Amino acid sequence: MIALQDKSVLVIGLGASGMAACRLLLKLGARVTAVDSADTVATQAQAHELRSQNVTVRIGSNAPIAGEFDLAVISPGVPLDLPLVQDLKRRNVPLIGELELGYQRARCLCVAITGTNGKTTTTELVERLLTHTQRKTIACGNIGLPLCDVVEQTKDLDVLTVEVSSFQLETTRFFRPAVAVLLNITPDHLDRHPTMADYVRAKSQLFANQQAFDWAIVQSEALAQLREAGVKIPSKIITFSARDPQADIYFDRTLIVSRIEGWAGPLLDLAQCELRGPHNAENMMAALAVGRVLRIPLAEMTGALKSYAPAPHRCELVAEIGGVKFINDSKATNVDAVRQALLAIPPAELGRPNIWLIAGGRDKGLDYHELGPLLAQRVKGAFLIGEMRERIRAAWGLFTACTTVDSLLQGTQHAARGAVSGDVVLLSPACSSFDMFRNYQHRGDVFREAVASLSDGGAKEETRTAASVVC
Ligand code: UMA
Repeated sequence: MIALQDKSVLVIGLGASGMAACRLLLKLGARVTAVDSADTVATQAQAHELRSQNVTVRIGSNAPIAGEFDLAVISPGVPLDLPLVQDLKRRNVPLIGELELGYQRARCLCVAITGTNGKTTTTELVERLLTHTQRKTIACGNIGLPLCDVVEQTKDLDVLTVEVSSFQLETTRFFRPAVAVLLNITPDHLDRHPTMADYVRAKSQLFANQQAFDWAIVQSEALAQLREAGVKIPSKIITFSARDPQADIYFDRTLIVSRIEGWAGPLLDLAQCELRGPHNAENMMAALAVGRVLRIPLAEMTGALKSYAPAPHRCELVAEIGGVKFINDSKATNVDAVRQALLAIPPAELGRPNIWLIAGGRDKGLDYHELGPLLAQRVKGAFLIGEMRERIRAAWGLFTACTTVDSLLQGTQHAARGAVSGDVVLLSPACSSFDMFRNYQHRGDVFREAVASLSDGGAKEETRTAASVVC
């Protein structure tokens, strides 16, 4: 860990992470320079705020920057192959991510949670079971609150609960969670990681600095992927899986069951929880295992987990109109997340398809074909939006009726027109939102407004429900 008093530090990217890194660096007495490729109202405001604190700021360029730097701190969304970053590497300027900077200054144990899908839900479950059992924690990281922003509070915490992305793991150095959770690895972010092997390698960084007395809580299937990639986990391993009956924690009908010595038997009945579906069973399993290694009694944990209802945009029932359920799953930004949603929605009688799927957006280098057989079983028709609509139509057209539309509102209207009582209209895009929306939350909000406008038009009798979770 470098002492940063009077050191010259470059911060790359002025979003949430970059701003948090600047704030921490200034408190540590560093001389800060900050750069951002965008020249927008938002970055101009950030630049103004930082300049008032003697930070040198350059916005509107990704070009290499002159000057002597003792350290560079990069934001997770900034690609590492930028000429600016490559130039720093050539000049041997040490480069770390914002997560690593915050971690090095944190003063408590760390539980870190990664995986392609389920990170945020599991982070919230772990935060909940800790706070409900009188342990002090803060949920931070990829969940939205940068780790650098909570460093000062860590001396008063029992444990930090950190959601970690593959982008953040690419730029760690000493990051060593005492408890590391890997939920699953399925294709995602292949626009940033050149191959699936690179993505798996980035995820495996979570365990790189662990010691023999730390814990790795890993989905069985993800563990097999790590082993195939030659990754060795140095810590104690607990496996879990909704599909592998050999896992230490496994799924038997609706029951989550443990075969761990001294903790064997049923742990939790998913039928008594707000969460649904095998993917959520795995999120629960991971949270229970974290509680176990932190020595929280099972009875205390289950109460907290049963009443957990997830944040919006994750299989969220926004309305039921004339017997048709409208579900906002805007957080599903990859193909596997859509698969999980389709599997978790109960089928119609005799297993007939009953889902109208709204999908599309910006590409992340994913293979959409693989969803085909499931679409044929479950989806009555797909309405496709955004930059990827034609490519997804080419991939899905053989399996379900596909229609391209110009907007999410139009897709929602078309789907509602086709739907009959017992059907589900599901927004589950399999893509990122940045071609048409500010982020996935904005996309989900627009869907919610589109659904509200259906009932305002009085097309069908509405039974509006409070936002709740159906899958
Ligand atoms: N920028 C550059 N040069 C570039 C690219 C971007 O200067 O080549 C600038 C942009 O103009 C912008 C800034 O970098 O001003 C944005 O930085 P960022 O993309 O790292 O975003 P932050 O606002 O710092 O948010 C990041 C995470 N974003 C990403 O990883 C893309 C947030 O995760 C996280 O919540 C936040 O830090 C706090 O830790 C979001 C996310 O989408 C939710 N994560 C991905 C995911 O979950 O799939 C990984």
